[in-house]
Amino acid sequence: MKSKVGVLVMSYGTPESLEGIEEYYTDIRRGNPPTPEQLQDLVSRYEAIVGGVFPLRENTNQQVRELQTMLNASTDHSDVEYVCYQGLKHVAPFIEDGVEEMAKDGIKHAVGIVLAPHYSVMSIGSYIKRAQAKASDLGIEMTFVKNYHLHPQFIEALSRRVSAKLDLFEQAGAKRDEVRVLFSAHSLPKRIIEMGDPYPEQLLETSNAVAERTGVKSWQFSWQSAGRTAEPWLGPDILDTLDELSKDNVKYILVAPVGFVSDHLEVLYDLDIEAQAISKNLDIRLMRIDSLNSDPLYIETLRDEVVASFKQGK
Ligand code: FEC
Repeated sequence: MKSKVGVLVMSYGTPESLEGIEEYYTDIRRGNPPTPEQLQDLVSRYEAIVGGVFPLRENTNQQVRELQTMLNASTDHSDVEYVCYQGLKHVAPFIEDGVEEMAKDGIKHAVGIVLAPHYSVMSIGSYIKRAQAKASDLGIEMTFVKNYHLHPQFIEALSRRVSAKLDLFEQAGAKRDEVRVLFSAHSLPKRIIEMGDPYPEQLLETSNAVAERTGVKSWQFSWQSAGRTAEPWLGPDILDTLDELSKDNVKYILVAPVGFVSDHLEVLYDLDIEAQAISKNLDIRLMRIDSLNSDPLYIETLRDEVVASFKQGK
């Protein structure tokens, strides 16, 4: 009989409906409810992207379904059946709910992985801490994937997307080397630097690897979607970078948000609506690479990392 191994697939989470935004935002703000103005601002951003539908939820569901299928399709570990559980950071099913489900199903060994490729103590680190605490309470032995920002299939999937959009620029009359590629990721408070956090370096490593693989020479890195708090966040912000580049007479920009793996608010609003509008004003032609979503190369990346983590922990 096959032994069951749990896979806790963790992700940021999104509300299920417009009515759920307040509770979600309160959770992101560590229990502090937003002011009516802050809430309205966020509601308007969700309304602007999809008219009340939350794409991250279905994207995550599909990534998890496909990961489970791919994990069990492989023949080299046929004594094991992998069972995936979701654990979300800011909405149900919360990370702790996912671990509890595993315990109810009698799971004794599990692997945790986050649908975000780069390690920061404030992102992946906090997912792992919560999962580990609950797993210890419930007697489940867990190992964790901490990052996978240089996995060859991950780099390949991103590189194909960069090349595809550079082709489109060429078809639209631009020369390939006239296009500035702008790699981006979610900003974090600047204090992570003093903490020796590997997040900025891992993001540059991914950007470098994709630039090398695609032969892109003209590229730089910018941060996006910084929180609206008083403390300083990592910069430069992508919106300021657009301004700077327009002063340098750059006319074509391809944004590659390598820190994200799905279509969601930070991509569909912050880049496709906000950055796009600013670019138009600056007379810049801006395109964005497609999100990975359920690209089999991305799912293979997750599969390889889960299997390796399980084997290491055995
Ligand atoms: O589509 C959706 O519904 C969810 C989109 C979404 C993703 C996402 C990913 C990350 N975040 C990270 C860090 C922070 C920090 C704060 C923060 C705030 C927000 C707010 C919204 C939001 N985030 Fe997010 N994030 C997404 C959505 N995030 C909405 C609140 C309003 C706003 O500021 O826009 C600041 C918290 C605070 O106030 O102290 C910090 C990081 C990631 C990427 C890694 C991951 O996915 O976990 C890091 C997707």
